[in-house]
Amino acid sequence: MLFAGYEKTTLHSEKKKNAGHKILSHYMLRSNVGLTMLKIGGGAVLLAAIVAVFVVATQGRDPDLEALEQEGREYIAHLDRRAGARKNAASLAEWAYTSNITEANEERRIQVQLELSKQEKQAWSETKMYRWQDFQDFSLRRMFKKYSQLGVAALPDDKYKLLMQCVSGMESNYATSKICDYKNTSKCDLALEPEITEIFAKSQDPEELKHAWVEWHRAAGARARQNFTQYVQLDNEAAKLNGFKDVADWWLSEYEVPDFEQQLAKLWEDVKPLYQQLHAYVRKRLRDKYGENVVSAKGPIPAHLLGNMWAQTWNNIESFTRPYPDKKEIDITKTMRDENYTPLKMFQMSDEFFRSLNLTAMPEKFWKNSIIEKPTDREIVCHASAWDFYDGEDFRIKMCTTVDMEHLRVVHHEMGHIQYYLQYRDMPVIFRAGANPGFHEAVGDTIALSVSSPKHLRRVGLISGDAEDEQTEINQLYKMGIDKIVFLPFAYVLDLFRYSVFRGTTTPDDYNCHYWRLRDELQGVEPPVNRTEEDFDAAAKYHVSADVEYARYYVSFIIQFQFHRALCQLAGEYVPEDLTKKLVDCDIYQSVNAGNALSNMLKMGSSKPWPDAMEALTGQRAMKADGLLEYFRPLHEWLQAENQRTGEYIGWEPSKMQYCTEEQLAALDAKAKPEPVHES
Ligand SMILES: *[C@@H]1O[C@H](CO)[C@@H](O)[C@H](O)[C@H]1NC(C)=O
Ligand SMILES: *[C@@H]1O[C@H](CO)[C@@H](O)[C@H](O)[C@H]1NC(C)=O
Ligand SMILES: *[C@@H]1O[C@H](CO)[C@@H](O)[C@H](O)[C@H]1NC(C)=O
Ligand SMILES: *[C@@H]1O[C@H](CO)[C@@H](O)[C@H](O)[C@H]1NC(C)=O
Ligand SMILES: CC(=O)N[C@H]1CO[C@H](CO)[C@@H](O)[C@@H]1O
Ligand SMILES: [Zn+2]
Repeated sequence: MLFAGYEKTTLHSEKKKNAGHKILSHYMLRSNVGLTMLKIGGGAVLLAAIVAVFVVATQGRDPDLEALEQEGREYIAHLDRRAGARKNAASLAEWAYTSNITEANEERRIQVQLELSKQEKQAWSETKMYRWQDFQDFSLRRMFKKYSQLGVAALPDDKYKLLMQCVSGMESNYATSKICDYKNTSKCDLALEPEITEIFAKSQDPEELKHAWVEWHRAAGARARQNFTQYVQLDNEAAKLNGFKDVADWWLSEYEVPDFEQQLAKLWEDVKPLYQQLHAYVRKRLRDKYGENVVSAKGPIPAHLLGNMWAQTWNNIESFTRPYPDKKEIDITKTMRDENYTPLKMFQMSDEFFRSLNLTAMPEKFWKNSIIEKPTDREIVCHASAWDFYDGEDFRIKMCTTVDMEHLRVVHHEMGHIQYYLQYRDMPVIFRAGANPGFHEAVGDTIALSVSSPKHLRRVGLISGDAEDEQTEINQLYKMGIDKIVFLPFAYVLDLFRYSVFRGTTTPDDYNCHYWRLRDELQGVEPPVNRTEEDFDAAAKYHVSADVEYARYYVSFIIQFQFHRALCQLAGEYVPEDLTKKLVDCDIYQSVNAGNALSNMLKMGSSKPWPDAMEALTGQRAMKADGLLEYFRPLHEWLQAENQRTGEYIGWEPSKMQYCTEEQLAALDAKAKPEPVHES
């Protein structure tokens, strides 16, 4: 598998810095401030004479306002440089810890964060003195707006520290959890990467899979419950201090459109019919393999049988579920191993692809500082990640790479983050971010759509033999579908769950019950054994333990098809209605045209709201599932015919596994019903 890395975030210590934009009104400059002294940096003192009467009487192009704006511009340029230095220091400390998990390094990271948060608070109290809302310059206003968000540093020091400790505790628990072997119970050093992941990729013994599933959820899930409960409380406090109702409100604000949640729901409605067909088909194949006692005809699919710990992508069961089993299996992993691929070679291939598009080559420091193989002399967070150190030259990837097709895609995913960093490195620090978090995740995946096309794999010698026919094309689309389509309900559920937790709609006594209700209802999967509130299964997923928002991946899996379609048109590789130029076999390799268009979008960073960035590349201003649906249309039609042929039930009945008690269900029903009306 190793899909874990496939969705990995940008460095998460920066993820909240530019969140939201509501806080300002309480902190507007009071117009009776006569003379303000602003301390800047290491001692430079700027005197700002702000005369109340002018500010109040401002209309049109007031020369004093222009002077104030100029002063604001100088102030923010200085602040931005200091912020860059702070982010650099924070990233270095975080890297030192996650690439070498020791108590000393954890303590040091927390100390550094604490110190930096004090400086941020100081800077923020200066920033809020400016009456930037009146400035004419859009970019300048946007910078001020972003800098008026203090983020988690708004918490008092003791609480800030506690919050960091909760997250660190969960993250190191996740990174260091080990389980025992199913057959050899005295062998208890199996780590998620690579051993447990390998079991999910290879084992077809339902009992062994169940064992690994249960033990991992016990180690990485249940043990994080206390930390998580406290983290929710503290993070919500931080959200309120930033002017948000709660963390859900905060996370959603990063997307800058008021109806974002409704948009997510609408996208799911659009994709659901396709997912249901795929789900029904896979359930049938699993039932054929494991028998009706293990996989029911009409229920959800047991989560341990899909080749992945979280059932988020199902590529590993492709070999025995693919539509045309007699068609020669294209085992790219085998070819890679036969040809002595190494992690380094995989990264070099990716770099070469980006360069072929006239995008930027990886700088020397990248090759020097990155960790691309799992070290054997220490514990590290193996979950793949891409890092910006905000000095314009230090960019790194940390990844425990294994040589297989899955990881070749992960490599492109992470390299996409680095390419984004490189493209916007000349922007002010505060704009060095994705147009929204989903954009950042989508770049590398978009490239990987070309890389994993049969046309490209043939080009680089990873496929040989006969050219594709209709049946191999369905097999190929199926392979993509059990990666891209099935991921959507998983990603959607993970943050629906957390929104409800942060809003207090779901309380700690209902965490697991609610989590599984959502997975049952939307994803159509069920736990392999009964669950209780002793368990906390959501935290067995990295992003829950590491406090990383997840809707970004959902967004990414939708918009990458919009990006792909636009780039393919620019490359002349896709022409609507032309059957010789289909989207599924587009490879944008060596298209400078496509690369320049992508670059134009990436260069913008977060300097404009994301619909502007999306329009720059695709001409569309909204997220739409149409690119994805078009890509998969032949598969959708095939699945419909096949499920009809076998008479498969489409959809699923509620699971018979128990994950909520009778009391929980009764309480939830009572909550859902209107208050009883008393007769007078
Ligand atoms: C890991 O961190 C410790 C300090 O806690 C340090 O002594 C050690 O040299 C580090 N190891 C590596 C490989 O950097
Ligand atoms: C079981 O694991 C232990 C510890 O790794 C090892 O020493 C032992 O040889 C293993 N037994 C078998 C039968 O493989
Ligand atoms: C390649 O990219 C550079 C930098 O973005 C640009 O100046 C140049 O015009 C591009 N080359 C071509 C052939 O488009
Ligand atoms: C799981 O829960 C179901 C439904 O409540 C119950 O019938 C079954 O006996 C339970 N299974 C186990 C192994 O406890
Ligand atoms: C605040 C809190 O609950 N911290 C706990 C996090 O988890 C570690 C390890 O389980 C505990 O030692 C902490 O007390
Ligand atoms: Zn990522």
